[in-house]
Amino acid sequence: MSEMINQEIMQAVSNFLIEGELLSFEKYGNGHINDTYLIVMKDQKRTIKYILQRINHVVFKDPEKLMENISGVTAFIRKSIEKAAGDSSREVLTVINTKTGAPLYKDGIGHFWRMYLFIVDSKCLEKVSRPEDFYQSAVAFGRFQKQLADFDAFSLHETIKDFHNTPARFIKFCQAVHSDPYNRAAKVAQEIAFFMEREDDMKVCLAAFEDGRIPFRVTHNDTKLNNVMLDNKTGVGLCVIDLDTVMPGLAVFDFGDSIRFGANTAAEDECDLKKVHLDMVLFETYVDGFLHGCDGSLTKEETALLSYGAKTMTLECGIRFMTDYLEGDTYFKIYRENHNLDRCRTQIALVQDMEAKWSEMEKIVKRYTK
Ligand code: ADP
Ligand code: GN1
Ligand code: MG
Repeated sequence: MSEMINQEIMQAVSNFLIEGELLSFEKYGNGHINDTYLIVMKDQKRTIKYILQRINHVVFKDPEKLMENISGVTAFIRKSIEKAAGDSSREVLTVINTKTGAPLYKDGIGHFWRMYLFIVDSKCLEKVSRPEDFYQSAVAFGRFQKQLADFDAFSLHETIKDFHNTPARFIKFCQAVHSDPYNRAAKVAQEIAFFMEREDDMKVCLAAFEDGRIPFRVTHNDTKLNNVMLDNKTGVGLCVIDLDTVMPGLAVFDFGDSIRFGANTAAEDECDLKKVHLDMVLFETYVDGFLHGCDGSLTKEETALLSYGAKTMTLECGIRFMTDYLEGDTYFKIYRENHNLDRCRTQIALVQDMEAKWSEMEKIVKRYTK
């Protein structure tokens, strides 16, 4: 890390209401959006860990409103955990305030920082190695849904406009294809055609909402496997993190984004597309765990759209990666040339495999529908 960033981090840390002296800090995690650091503080008796994040304010245009959402949602969840005599330092994110009592510190150069208590004795996974871990993540995301069932979804700010409005994403994708500022479109004509042929699929879930068949709820909207912490010893799903995109949305999209990422047999940026498949054991495991965690809070109409939720989120992520590739890679962090294109291609391969396994997916969902 550069000396300038080090200075920025130290200054940010000194503005939060925490005890002890700064012992160490390091870059942490694998997120595509924010900059995350592990902070270790030390006093005479012990060391305490925190997570410090510089919020990406190009993506999240109003960090103050975003932190209002997170403070509200975490306080609401905390109450139910305390009522159930749970461990509120590990089962929900704890926002650390600044010395002036704010949930956010804005530094002199316009960067926004926030701090959370580090969730100790826990891990998050980049890839599923045991179905049981995926089951636990599903229960945790389902439970998140249930915990917020009585939270007024429309009191939340929309932190990214039209975040999972897939048809709106499709329009932006078409605009990027049309303007093609880096002359990349010709090279990826096949991939572009793949998405163009599936425009109607991208409308199915939102149309169900517009017809009044399924509701908007408080949803997480970024239900990647690495956004849930599992207990190190027991493996139990402890806590859902990365709450920046908690907004009113569709529960089937929370389900779908988890499948897109976690039930893929390969990494999101795998270059060997032969390795990309939908793992049906993991698909079934997630259906089971998510519905168990939701504990009856989903309607029959929502359950019937779970497979479509998975396909829509995969198509949507595919067009988002492609749009970013065409626009010169400004949104998602990239670590190599064509990184967004590689990511886009895995999403296409995954959709193709879902199409091949569609009736099997639907059968599984039916089996778990009560
Ligand atoms: P991004 O939006 O960039 O994905 P996240 O909020 O998901 O950022 O954080 C990135 C990573 O940091 C997570 O995947 C997780 O490994 C770790 N992390 C975040 N918050 C905590 C926390 N409170 N305790 C422990 N680890 C955390
Ligand atoms: C981003 O921040 P992270 O890595 O959890 C993105 C998600 C995408 C995901 C693809 C705010 O999630 O929407 O699905 O990358 N988050 C935002 O890996 O755009
Ligand atoms: Mg994350």
